[in-house]
Amino acid sequence: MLLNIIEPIAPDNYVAFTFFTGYIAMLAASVFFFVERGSVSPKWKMSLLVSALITGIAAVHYYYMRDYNLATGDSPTFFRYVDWILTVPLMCVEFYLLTKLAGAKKSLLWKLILASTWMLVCGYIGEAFNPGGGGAAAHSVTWGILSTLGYLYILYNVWFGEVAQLAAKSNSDTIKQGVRYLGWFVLVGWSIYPIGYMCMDGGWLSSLMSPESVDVWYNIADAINKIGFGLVVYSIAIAETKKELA
Ligand SMILES: *C/C=C(C)/C=C/C=C(C)/C=C/C1=C(C)CCCC1(C)C
Repeated sequence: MLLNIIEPIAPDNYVAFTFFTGYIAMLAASVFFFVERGSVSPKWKMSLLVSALITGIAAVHYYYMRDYNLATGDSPTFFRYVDWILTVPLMCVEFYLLTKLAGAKKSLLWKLILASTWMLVCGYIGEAFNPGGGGAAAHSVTWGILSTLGYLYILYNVWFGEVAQLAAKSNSDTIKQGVRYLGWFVLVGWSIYPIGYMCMDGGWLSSLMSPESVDVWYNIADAINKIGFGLVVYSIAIAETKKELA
């Protein structure tokens, strides 16, 4: 069940290899976050559950995407975006749960979810409906720029906007610092995705990299962002639990 032996992965097939290792890493991470709910105080159990859901949902999609890619050699664009449209809003939930302690309102959560949905819908149109040929560049660049507006909104909110201001008001240094770490993931980790996007037909990097490398970039970015994000939340939860017990 874990190893679906339909076809062996050729040693130089980096796309298939990163789908495979991505799958195992996501699965392991979700087991870890789920089990570790037992080590944190009740206040933090929801945050760890959300971390486990993010990597768990990704694991299910990676299981499928790996098979799809091995069988067809194509990019599993549709399932990639189904995965993201579920997991990126859950990352917004993490920001909300962390800043809720400093007074965040539900409206903050909805703004972040709306911006991430915009970012992903525009990205999907850019990838899935690329006309190829002479129209590829204009299509890819237009939807890429529209998508980036959603990304910039989230980035701004986390570094300077409501999330940053609420974190600054928090009376816990752990939460302040933790939100800053998550901000670095959004700034550096999330910026890997547009690199992948630009490798596609018509993209600004398409003369330097092949369209197959899109999935390698996405798979590396997902592992860093989903697992790394979860680990930051985990360490905040552990540190805060220790304080509560002290
Ligand atoms: C777990 C999945 C995550 C954190 C996915 C994040 C995806 C992005 C930040 C994608 C951003 C894009 C742009 C900013 C422009 C080009 C199109 C996208 C969708 C690749």
